[in-house]
This record gives sequence, structure tokens and C-alpha cells, in this order.
Amino acid sequence: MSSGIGKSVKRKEDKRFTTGKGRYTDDHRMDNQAYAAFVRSSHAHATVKGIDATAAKGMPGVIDVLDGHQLTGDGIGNIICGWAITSKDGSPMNMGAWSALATEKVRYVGDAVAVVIAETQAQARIAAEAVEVDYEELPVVAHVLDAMKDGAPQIHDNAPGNQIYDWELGDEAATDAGLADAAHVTTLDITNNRLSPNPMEPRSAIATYDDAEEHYTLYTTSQNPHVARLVLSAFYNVAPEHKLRVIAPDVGGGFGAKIYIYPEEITCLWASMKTNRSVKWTSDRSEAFLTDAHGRDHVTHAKMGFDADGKITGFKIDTIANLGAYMSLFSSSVPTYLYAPLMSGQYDIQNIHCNVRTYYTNTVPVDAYRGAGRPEATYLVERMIETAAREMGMDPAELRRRNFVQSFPHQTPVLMQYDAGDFPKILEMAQEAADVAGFEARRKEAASRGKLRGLGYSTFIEACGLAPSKAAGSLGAGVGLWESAEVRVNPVGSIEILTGSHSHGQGHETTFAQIVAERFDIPVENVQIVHGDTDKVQFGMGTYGSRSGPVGMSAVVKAMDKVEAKVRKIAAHTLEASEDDIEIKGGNVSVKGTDKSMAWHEVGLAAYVAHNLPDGMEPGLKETAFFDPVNFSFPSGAFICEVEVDPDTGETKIIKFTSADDFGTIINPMIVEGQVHGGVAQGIGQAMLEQVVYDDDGQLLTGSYMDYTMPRAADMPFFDVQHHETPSPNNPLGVKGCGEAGAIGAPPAVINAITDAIGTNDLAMPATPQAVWRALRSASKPIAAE
Ligand code: MCN
Repeated sequence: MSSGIGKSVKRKEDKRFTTGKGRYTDDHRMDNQAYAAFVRSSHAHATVKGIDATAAKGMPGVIDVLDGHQLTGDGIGNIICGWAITSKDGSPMNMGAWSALATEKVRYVGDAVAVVIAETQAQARIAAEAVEVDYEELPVVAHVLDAMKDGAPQIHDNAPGNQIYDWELGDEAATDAGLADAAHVTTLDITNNRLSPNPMEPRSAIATYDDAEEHYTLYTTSQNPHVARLVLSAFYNVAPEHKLRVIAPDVGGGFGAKIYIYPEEITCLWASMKTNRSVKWTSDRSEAFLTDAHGRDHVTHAKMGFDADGKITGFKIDTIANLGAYMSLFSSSVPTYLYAPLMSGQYDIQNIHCNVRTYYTNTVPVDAYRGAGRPEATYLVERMIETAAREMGMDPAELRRRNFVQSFPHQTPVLMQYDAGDFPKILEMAQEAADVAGFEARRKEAASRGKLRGLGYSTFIEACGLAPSKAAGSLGAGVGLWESAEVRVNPVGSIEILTGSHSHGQGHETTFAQIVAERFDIPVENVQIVHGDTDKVQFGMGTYGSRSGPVGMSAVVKAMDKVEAKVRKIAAHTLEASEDDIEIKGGNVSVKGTDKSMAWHEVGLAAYVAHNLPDGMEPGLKETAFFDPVNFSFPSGAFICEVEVDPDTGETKIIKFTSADDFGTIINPMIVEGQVHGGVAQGIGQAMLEQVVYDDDGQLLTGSYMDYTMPRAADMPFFDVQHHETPSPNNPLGVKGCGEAGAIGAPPAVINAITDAIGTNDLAMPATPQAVWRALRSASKPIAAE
């Protein structure tokens, strides 16, 4: 089969994307459409004493100006965080109230206080400038280490000292004992820089209220339209579930930032009912920088102990995380359950303790960004082990090898049970491809040109396929994260797959078609994927946490099992044979070893025409299935980065980036490679270029691409990507997700390489030329063994 599992089938969806025919939310235009512009706070922290919209209401084209008192007056609920975290003293997390339009107080620059609805976008934006808001400024706290200080400005009344929770995982006493017994202890203070997700398509929403049917339709840039409908109806009281259709059409990237329900969707839906107009809002890039949820932003102090043979005896972590001004949908889970359970890395560590304290600051909310918690954990683990190797005068690869988990399943002391892998093999593959053996010669040659060469490793593991319902439920998640699918064989044999997964760049229209083509041996062209519309697909949990492969496709497999069983029955009945003798191959359904055969489409037709079905069989050929994984799946990999630094300028070039990874069974190698490239590019961006900066007044200093550096093609090296497949036993295809691995594994490989080159660990991300130049000159922490 030329288009089944394991084949680099070209992406079916790219014809429309590369010819400008993709239809994104903003490309849609409704009858009777008006535009929304938000009135946003220019203060990071202030009391709202009054809003005067008199002038704005009289401006050309203005239909209405609506504020937070009207919104809450109509019973629209506060935005919530759906994952409850309990502090170590047993107290619940301190969730501050977040109204889609602020009423009493604003808490970050960009917090919306009112919305203008007008005939055109320009009229709405001009009138928004004319809305007068009387603010009384309050003291601001923009940085997490300041937010936790005594006497810091108080952001939410119910969060004393701005603390949201103080949570822990692991055994502290055992870890302390492990560290006390250690022959060597490595200590590191590490910052994980704050990032802005920057999907290519900015967020957008169009809400339409049909007053005859009392029905709402929302087009939105969502990674999970069903979750959006659930939250909008069940928690925010915007519209009853059966009266709300959510459509996420073509979506141009998400990277986590389009998981949540933002104030704008809630407001547009409510405003469409208030004005009886379709209300469209599309973010511009400045609004995106101000209001899209950010990622990362941790400060960590950690210790890792080793015995005389280099075996890890204990790992103790103390992390302080910034969650911004409010808690968004999953924000509480990112620095806790998506972070601490990954602290064992690829290593057999018996004693781990992780303490996480989170705080509010006057900055935009922080939530999931590609990898969500797992890049932060991996950065810490992989910086620790590399630093330890250098301190102990050991080869960093050898230190890793001595600690690798060797057999599976492997239970870590921090909840996770790893499914399958071969860490030594993957490291060896990466070392060969990166020609590690020749590195010292290359280092000498670079030195002869006055350049500093460095080599850094990252051997990472991540948990993907969010999330087994039982595990998610027991850890405080409000929902179990299964997935559903429907397989419809049409009367002429073509197949439609209705899935709750959502593709916003990952190529699902191709890869999902490939698994169907493989099963029924029909061309991928005869398979259509339907997703992103709550009226078409019954239910789904959407796409994040690299779950469409391990969870979404598994639901399709289960539904195909049911379809196949019925196909066999129909064929056996028609061809007068036993079901066990039926084979589906080459576009036919045949009796093995005979010339008795039906074309695939004849089976479809038989199912619907229905005059010759087995007794008691219902007509039709479509089946639904739900798949709830028994466990996560655990992709892993070894990245090796080689850099060259100019000591005079700090300019750093990545000479080579090598990846050997294990994504279990690979459905489409080309798409997987593209996912690795994209993820590694974002990881390199975090390591060398990107950083959100707020000043002490809570003003965003990196509000445009003049100040926030995105990685560009010219910044990227050629990637060498190798695969080794150890199928996951936790799903029927053996797939492990690949969508986040690059962003998770790359930052430590890059920083380990640069610190190796410059001989000091005194370097934080992003390693800009200026930061590297300063590190070279301070050289306060030499890390080579004397
Ligand atoms: N795949 C495969 N073989 C495997 C694993 C995956 O062929 N062993 C294919 C899948 O069928 C799918 C793609 O690779 O077509 C990614 O699959 P998976 O790893 O399951 O991830 P998801 O589809 O669930 O996508 C989510 C993941 C995440 S969490 C982020 S963030 C991210 C990412 O995907 N955001 C992206 N990749 C992105 N790519 C683009 N272009 N845009 C984004 O916003």
C-alpha cells in the first residue's frame, strides 16, 4: 500500500493552504456582520472608577458600547481554571475572579474593560479610543520574585501574598537522605524565560445570534471547539449547549495558545445577542502580544546528588512559577502535573522531591505553550546532569548512560510509568550521526581560527497523549481526556472520519486518512476527515499535549474495528463463506484462496441498499467509538547540538543539530520530521532569541517583532533527524506523539553546547550575543574540573 502507515504521503491539505484557499475565521463573512473593538487597560493595576462611553456612542457607525457591569448583570460567569490543585497543607488553590470585561479592577496591561460594536472595524477601533475610563492607579508587581515578597501589592483579595498554591510531589525526607549520602552534589539556579506563542494566524472570533431560533454560532480560532462549547455553556452561561454551535475552521497554528476560552469569545457571543448582529473580532499582532496567554516563566533552585559511580542518589527541586494576573483554563496544571512528573527524565532516580509555589503578577495569564511544563522540566534535568558531568570531570554521555532506565514498564517515584523505549540505542544513534568522535578535532580547528566550539546533549522524555481519564480525574482535572471518532462508509465506498481531534497545522487530513487507507486498503484520496464543528462531530476533546496520534487515532481504530466486523459479516453472508475467511485487500473484500470477491464499494452499497443483509442486521455502515488510554505514551529522544561562538562578539552559530527520536510507530515520516523541525526551531528560539519582558510598571516592552525576536530560517541549522521505533503498548497503533518533542528537548541541548564552548555556566536563556559576551567576560562560575 503506497499511502498507508509508514509512508511519507504528501499533505492533502496543502493544496488549499499553498494556493491561498484556506478559509480561516477572519475569511468568513456573515450577513449583518458588525465588528468589535476592545477598550483595554493601559495600566497594569488600577481600580476602575467609572466608564464614560457617551462620546463613543455618538461616533459614526457605532452600534453600542458594552461594559463589564452589563455583562455580569446578564449573568455571564467568570472565567475559570478547570484543574484544581491542592496545596501541601490541604488548602485549595486561591482562584481570583476573572470577568471577561473587568468591572472593579484591571490587573494587567491589555485587560479589557468594555467593547465597542460598530459597522466597520475602523469605526469600532476609533470609537474604542474615545471611551473614557477613569482609573485610579495601584502599585504594580510585574515579576514573580517581587510578587512573593512581604508587602508586595496585593492582586486578588483572596490570594494572600499573591500565592495561588504551594504544592509538592515526591518524598522529601527520602530525597534529603539521598542528597546527604551523595559523593557529589550539583546545585543550579535556573530561569525558564517567558515566551509568547505567536501562531501565524492571530486569534479571531465571529459570533452570530439567531433570535428566531435563539441559537448562537461561533466561528473561532480554537484547538478544541467542543471544549469551548462545553465551557461557554456549562461554566460561563453564555448560551445553552444545544443552542450553541462552535466551528473552528482552518486554524493557522495554535501552539497551545488557542486551547483556552478567552474574554473575547465570551464577549462577542454575548454582544451578538445584545445587538442582534453578527459580531466579528480579529486580533492584530499588538493585541496578540498583549493578550494571548504566555508560556514558561519559572525560577528554580535544584540539587542533584551522585554516588561515587555517578548514580543519581536524589533530586530536589524548588520552583517558583508566575501565572500572571488570572488563572486561565489549564494554567494550574502546567507547573504541577505537566512538570514535576517528568523530573525523572530518562533516568532511574529513586528519590525525587519537587516543590512548586505559584504567584499572581500584573502580567497577562501564563498557560500552556508547546510542551507546557515538560520543556521546563527537561531543561532543568538536562542542565543538571550536564553540569554535574562537567563538575565531576566525566563524559556527559557516559553519566547519562550510567543512569538510563533499562527496562520497561518503569515506575518513577513521581507518578509516571514509562511504557517503552531504548535510551542507550537512541543516544548511540545520535552520537554517530553527530560524529561526536570527531568533535575534539573540530574544536581544535575552530580554536585555530579564534573561535570557541561546544557540544551539548539533551536526552529527553515526555508524557503525551493527554490524558488518561482516571489519571487526569484523580489529579484534579475537571474532565477526563478521552477522544471520540465516527467512521462512515458511504454507499459508494468512500469513507468519512469524524474526529474530535483538531488539526491546526499538524496534517491530520493526511495522517488520519493514512490509517484508514491502511486498514481497508483503499486510496487516501477516498478518505475525508471531518473535524472542528460541534454540529458535525458529536464530541471531542481537541488537540494539545500531542494527543491526536496516541488518543485521537486510537478512537478511529476502535471505530474501524467495528466497521470491519460488520463488513466481514456482510461479505461472508453475500459470498456464502465464513467470516474468518474474509480478507480485505486491494480494494476488494474476498474469500481467501478463492475467486469469490466483492469490490469494496459493493459492500458499502449492500449495507445501505439493504435487501440482502444477514437476518437481524441493521442497515448502514457507520460506527462510533470512544478511546480512553490506559496511560500516557512516552516519546523520547537524544539531541546533540554543536555550536561555534565568536568570543569577541558573543555571536553564536549552531553548526549542527542532530536528533534521534522514538515516536513509536510512525504514521508519516515526512510529517513527523516537519513536526521535529518546527519544535526544534521553537526550542532554539527559546534558547537563543525569545523573551517576553515587562518593566517594573507592568508595561510590556516586547510588544512587537522589533523587540521580540522570532527564529527565522536563516537562524536555523540543517537538522539531521533519525528515528528508532519502540511502539507504545498503551494504544492500538503503538504511536507516541511527536508534536512537542522538539520544543521540549532542544533548549538544554543548545545551552549545554554554548556553556561547553564558553566554559562558564553563568548563562541564562535567551543566549543572545550580548548575554554570551557578558558570560564570557564574567566567567564567575568555571565549570570544568580543575
Ligand atoms: N504523527 C505520526 N507518527 C507518530 C506521531 C505523530 O505520523 N508516531 C503525526 C500525527 O498523525 C499528526 C502529527 O504527526 O499528523 C502530530 O501528531 P501528534 O504528535 O499526535 O500531535 P497533535 O496532532 O496532537 O498536535 C499537537 C501538537 C502540539 S501539543 C503542539 S503545541 C503543536 C504541534 O502539535 N502545535 C502545532 N505541532 C504543531 N504544528 C503546527 N503546524 N502548528 C501548531 O500549532
